[in-house]
Amino acid sequence: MTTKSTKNATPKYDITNVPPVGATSYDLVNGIQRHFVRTLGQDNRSHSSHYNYQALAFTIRDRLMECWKDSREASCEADGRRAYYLSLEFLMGRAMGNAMLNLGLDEQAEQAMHDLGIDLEEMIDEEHDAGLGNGGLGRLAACFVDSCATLQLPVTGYGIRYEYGMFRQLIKDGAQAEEPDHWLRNGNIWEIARPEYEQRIHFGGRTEQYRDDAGVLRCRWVDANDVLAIPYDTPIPGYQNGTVNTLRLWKSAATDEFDLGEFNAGSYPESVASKNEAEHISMVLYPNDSSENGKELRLRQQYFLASASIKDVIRRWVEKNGNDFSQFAAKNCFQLNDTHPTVSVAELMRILMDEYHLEWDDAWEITSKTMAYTNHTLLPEALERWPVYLFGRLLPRVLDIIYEINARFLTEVAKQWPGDVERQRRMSIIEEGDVQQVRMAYLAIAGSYSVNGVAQLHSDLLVEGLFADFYAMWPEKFNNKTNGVTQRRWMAMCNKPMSALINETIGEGWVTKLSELGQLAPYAEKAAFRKKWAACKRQNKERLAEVVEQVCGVRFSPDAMFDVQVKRIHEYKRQLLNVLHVIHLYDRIKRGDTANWTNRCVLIGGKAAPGYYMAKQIIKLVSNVAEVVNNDPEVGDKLKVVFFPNYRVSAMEIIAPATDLSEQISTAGKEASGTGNMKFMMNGAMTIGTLDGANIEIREEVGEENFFLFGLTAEEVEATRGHYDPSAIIAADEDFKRVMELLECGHFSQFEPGLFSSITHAIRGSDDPWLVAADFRTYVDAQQRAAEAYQDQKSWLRMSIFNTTYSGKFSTDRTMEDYNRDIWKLEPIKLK
Ligand code: 26W
Repeated sequence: MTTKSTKNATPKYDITNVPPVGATSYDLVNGIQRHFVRTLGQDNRSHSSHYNYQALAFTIRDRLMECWKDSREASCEADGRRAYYLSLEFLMGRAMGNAMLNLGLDEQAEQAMHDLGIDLEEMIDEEHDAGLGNGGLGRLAACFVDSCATLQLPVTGYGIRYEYGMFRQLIKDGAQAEEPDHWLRNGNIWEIARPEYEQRIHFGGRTEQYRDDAGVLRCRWVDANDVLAIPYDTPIPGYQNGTVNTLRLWKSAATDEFDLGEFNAGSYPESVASKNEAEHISMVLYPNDSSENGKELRLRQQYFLASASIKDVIRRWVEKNGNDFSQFAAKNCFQLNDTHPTVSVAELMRILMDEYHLEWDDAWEITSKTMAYTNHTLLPEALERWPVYLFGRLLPRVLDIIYEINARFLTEVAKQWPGDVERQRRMSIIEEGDVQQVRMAYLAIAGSYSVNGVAQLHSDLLVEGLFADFYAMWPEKFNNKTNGVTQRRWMAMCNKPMSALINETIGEGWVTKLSELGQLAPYAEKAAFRKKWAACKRQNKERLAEVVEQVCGVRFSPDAMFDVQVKRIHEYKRQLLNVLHVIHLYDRIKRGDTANWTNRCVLIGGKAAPGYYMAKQIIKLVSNVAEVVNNDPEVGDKLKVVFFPNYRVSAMEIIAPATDLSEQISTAGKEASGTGNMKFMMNGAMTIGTLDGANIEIREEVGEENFFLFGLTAEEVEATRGHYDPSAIIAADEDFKRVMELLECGHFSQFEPGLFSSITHAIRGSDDPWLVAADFRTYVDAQQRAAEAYQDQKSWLRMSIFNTTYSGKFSTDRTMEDYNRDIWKLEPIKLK
């Protein structure tokens, strides 16, 4: 890069005299035309709507730039404490609609596009989702940065700029196929490269001891292969407050000398190959949620993010404070989004000791008062562990430090529980066994001053189970922070009809203070308001029905109840239970048991990890059941079923506002929180759900009479293990028996008998961890209550309104205030 030093280090720009951009529709029209011609080089013969999108995006971006600069200056001037959200995933979705909303340009943009004869919706649809995440954890990070900007909290997101995001899901013959998501192919207007802030990241090599100038024995990492990290910044606008925060994503690149060395040795292909290795680091997002797979490239990604981000923070620190780190912990906080960036603990230690020559105790004091860790899962298979040999080969100096952290930590354990060797073995950061492993969650806990779960039940289960030993040692570290979602994207932006109705009823305060929705309560009793509410839902259902017809070729009638389950496909989330219910409804129709029937449209969507066989089988089963049900004339409008392909953020923006019944049916104790459940609630859907994750808190807020509860509790789930007999449950339940017969006789796999035997065996297995059969009866009964409730539209609408009314707790604004009050302790940055 030649950007580092130029002859004109400080040109005489008068940036205060750059003409203002203006916010009228007329200003926007001008901007769009200017970008169309000057930035994009187009003329009147250009017919690709892509250029129209780009011209509009540039025009909106112009309006972000000024605020972004002002925010950076204000935050620099304030020189206060800051937080950094370290996450391997940021599932941002589209930026344009959100930017228009947060800049207060919605109406002007609509007018401008109208004047230009362009359809705004179509333009918004041109943008590719930024799908840099798997599911809940990644989308949560995106909602967090939105809320931090709105609350004017000085928080920067740090992540990886994957060249390929979450794969595109195709459904071929009812089965999932994956296609690469080259989301950057048509450029990304929302990012600005900052090559002047590149960092060098070390891999490989070895550790060496040496004496420094003062004769002190020190360690250093030598013979490493360096990789460059280049930052790309995305603006994160707050809601109409002038604040624009930053999401900084790192792209990997080869260093020049790296290939030169090989080149001089006469091996040009090898030199290009090593360049490849560097560039692979930020090439692709791993599409696994919940099961770790121990791939070397993934560890490289984790260290790449951790090292680049910490070095970036330290670069700014040293610029201001020189080598004085005494106030570093008072001024900086790293929030670790699950264990994925946890190698940060050791990396900060390494930099402080090896590069700035702090002593161990001082470095540890700083590190362990700077890091905070959020856990997002209780599933043991999702707990990250890295083989020590891999760590040692890739990050030798970092492994040394982890060993030392562990040795000192175990000394503390031994002090507190003298002679309790078994406890030391249990708590060790290094797990012994055939292959030694680094337990990342334990490293995160030992190195952090705060450890939180993401819903009350989840946080309780963590300290009772998985982390009980650590809780006994450091009870003060543990806390709960119930998740949320941003109501800007998940109501104001995606549900315009309902937002308008709420605005005209109680004003717009809810957009930044969601609890104000509480004022809607009395309106639930007013027929006129309910009628308007129903009209909004109807409009949203018509919009979704159009999309479903387009992508699935199935007609959804907006009169029917829209019954929706969208989320990653996983056995613990129990899409299977949903399918069993659908088969039961089909069976009822076929046997004529349809008195007082409620018509239903069932939509199921979500991606399966490419290597997760059972999840893929479940997708195939949904597709096959849909095929049979939708083509049976006897069924007609009584029941429609689709598997919605390629579920993603922009799809949820159409699905959530149109949903009547939200399926949150995980095995109790397995879903850490869930956040889709909150999006549906906010948009006036009723939940059918178990006492799991945030469902419990949703039910507390909305009231038990407005929630369809079923299923075993987390405690009952645990108590069931060891004496679970699904076949007996099936045999004793006539409806269940018929459902299993349909499945087992091949009714949904006419041409491939036995296709679903792995599924039926799993249901019948006494070792089924997800207890599908145990909850079948109470689930079907709860579904029947929901169906009956839907027939009384007056009462249903009341319940729908109450769900929105009492969703105030589930804003990430509240979540961020909780993090800030208890963990970050940042001062908001008011702009001049
Ligand atoms: C190592 C592979 C891997 C990748 C991702 C393991 C685990 C994960 C995440 C923990 C998966 C995830 O997204 N968890 C979800 O986090 C949400 C936000 O807190 C919660 O609402 C969901 O309940 C939880 O499943």
